[in-house]
Amino acid sequence: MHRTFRTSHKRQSQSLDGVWDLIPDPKDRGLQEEWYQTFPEQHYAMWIPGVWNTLRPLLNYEGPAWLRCRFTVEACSAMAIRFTAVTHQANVWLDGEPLGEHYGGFLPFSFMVPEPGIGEHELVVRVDNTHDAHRTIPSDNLDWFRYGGIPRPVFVELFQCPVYIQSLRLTPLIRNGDAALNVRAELISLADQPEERHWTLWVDNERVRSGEVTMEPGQAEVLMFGVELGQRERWSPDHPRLYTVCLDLEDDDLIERTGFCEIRVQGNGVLINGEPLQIIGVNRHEDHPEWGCALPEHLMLRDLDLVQEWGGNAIRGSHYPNDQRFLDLCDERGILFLEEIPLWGYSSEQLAHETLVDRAAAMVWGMVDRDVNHPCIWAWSVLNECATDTLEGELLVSRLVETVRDVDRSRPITYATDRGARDRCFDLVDLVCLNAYHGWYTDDETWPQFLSRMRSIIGRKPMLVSEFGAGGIYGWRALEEGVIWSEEHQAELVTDCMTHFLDRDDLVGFYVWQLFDTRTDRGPGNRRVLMRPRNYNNKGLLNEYRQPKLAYHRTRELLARRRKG
Ligand code: ADA
Repeated sequence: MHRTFRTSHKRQSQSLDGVWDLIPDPKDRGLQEEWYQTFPEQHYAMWIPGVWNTLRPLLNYEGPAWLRCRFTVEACSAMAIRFTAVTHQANVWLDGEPLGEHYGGFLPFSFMVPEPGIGEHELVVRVDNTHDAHRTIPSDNLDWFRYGGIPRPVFVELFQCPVYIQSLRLTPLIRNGDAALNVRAELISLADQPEERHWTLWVDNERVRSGEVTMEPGQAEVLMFGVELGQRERWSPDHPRLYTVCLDLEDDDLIERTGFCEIRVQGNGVLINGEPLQIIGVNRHEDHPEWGCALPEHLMLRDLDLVQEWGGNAIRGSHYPNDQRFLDLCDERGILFLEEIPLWGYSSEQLAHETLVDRAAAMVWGMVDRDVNHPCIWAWSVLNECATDTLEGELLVSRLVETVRDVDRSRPITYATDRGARDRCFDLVDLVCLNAYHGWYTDDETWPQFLSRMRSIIGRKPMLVSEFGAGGIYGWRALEEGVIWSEEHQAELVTDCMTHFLDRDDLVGFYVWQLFDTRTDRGPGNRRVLMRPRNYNNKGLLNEYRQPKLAYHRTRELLARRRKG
C-alpha cells in the first residue's frame, strides 16, 4: 500500500513491491547496449522498496544502475504505472519501449499505458543517483547518505474505462470560522469519441457537489472549484479529526483525506485553531542501517511512538518530502510536520545556475501539490542552510515563496538559516527558522545571547530554533564533565538548550537535531568524516537502531516536569 488508506473503490491496484533484478552500470554502458531490450544475465536480487546501498557489494555505489521486474495484467482499457519515489533520475521502459523520465528523488510520478495487452510485461528502470555541484538537488556535498534505488512503493492501476481521474488535489481552508475545500482534479479521456460524465464529490459519505463534464477525445480536463462546508470539526494534535473525500466519476473514483486546521501568524507567535502553538519537535531523516531511506511502515510507527513518548508534538522532515505514508500517520496521530525540499547547503555560486533554480521551483511545486491536503503540515520550508545572505539567495527565496503561494496561501512559509544576522531573506517569509550549534561547534556566544540578538534583528515575527544539538556516541560514557562524544556531555548540552528554549516566551518552539543517528557522507575530500565518527551523524537522541541515549531520557524527563509544572 502506498498510503495508509484505500485510494479507490473502483480501480484495480496491483503492487509491484517485491524482488526485482538489479545491475549496477558504473561504466554507463546500458543505454548503448540497450539493456532495456535485453537485461544482462548477471544481476543481483533486490527488494523494492529498497536502496542498493544496503546491499553489501554496493554499500557505497553511486552512479547508474538498472532495475527490472516482470508482472502480469488482466484485460483492461488502460494501465497507470506509478512510482512514489526513485532516487534521483529515473528513465523507464515497458517491454523495451520508452515510457518517459523523471528527476527528483522524493516525489511521485506515473505513466499511462493505453491497452497494455493481457499477460506478462517487463518494466525496466535506469536509476541514477549521481550527484554533482551545480545541477542536482541535493548536491554532492551532504551530511546524509545519497542512497540510490526505488525507496518507496511502485504499483500499477488497471482501468476498465476510457475516462479516468489523473489527480485530485484538496486544499483545506478555514474562512471566517467555516471549513472550505479548494478542489483541483485532472480528468483524462483516452476515448476516440466525446464522452459525457457525471461527477460527484463526497465528504465522509455526504454528497457536497456534483456536475457534468464533456471530455473531448484524447483530452485532459481540469475541474477547479471551491466548496463551502460550514461548521466542521477541527483537526488538532489532541483531536486529529480527518475527513475522507472521494471524487466519483461513474466508472472511476479517487479518494483522498484531509482535515481542517487553522494556522495563523500573529506577532511573534503562531496560532493553531486560535490557540498559541508551541512546537516541541525533532528533526528526522528517513534512515536506518538495514533499510537506508526505504523505511518500512512498522519502523515509521515506532519512530512516531518514540517522538510521542518523549513528549514531542512535531517533526521536521529534514531535509526532503517524506514518504506519504508517514504524513498519513502524522495526520492520524496529530503530529505537526514541517516539510522541505532537499535544497541543502548551496553557495551563491551554485544558486546562480539556472537548472538548479528551475529544479528547486519544480520540487517546491511538486511537494506542495502532493501534500497540501495533509492537515499535519503546519508550515512549508523552501530550503536549508543556503546562501540566504546574498542576492542569489534573495532571488531564489522570492521565487520559491511565490511557487508555494501559487498552490497554498493558508500556511506559513519559511526556510532554515545558519547565516544569523547576515541573512537577507527574513522579510520574504512568514516565520524565521534558525539553525545553530552554540556549545557544540561554536563557543563565541551563548544561546540566550544569540536568540536575543536575533530577536532584535528580526523584529516582530515568529521565530523558532529549527536545529540545535550535540554529538554523543551510544554507550560512550564518561565520569568527567565535558567529554566530547560522551552521552553525558550530549545530554547536558541538549537539556540546557531545551530548558532555555522552554523558558523563552518569544520562541514558537524548537526541533532537536536529531531523533536518531544517521549514516552520512564522507564529504568533499573526505573531510566531513573526520567530524563524524563511525561515518554517522551522531547527534541523535537515539542511536541508528532507535536505542535511547542519556539525552533522550533526560530531555523526556524535562518535558514531563514542564507538563506537570
Ligand atoms: C546542519 C544541517 C544538518 C546537519 C547539522 C550537523 O545544520 O542542516 O543537516 O548536517 O548541521 O549535524 O552539523
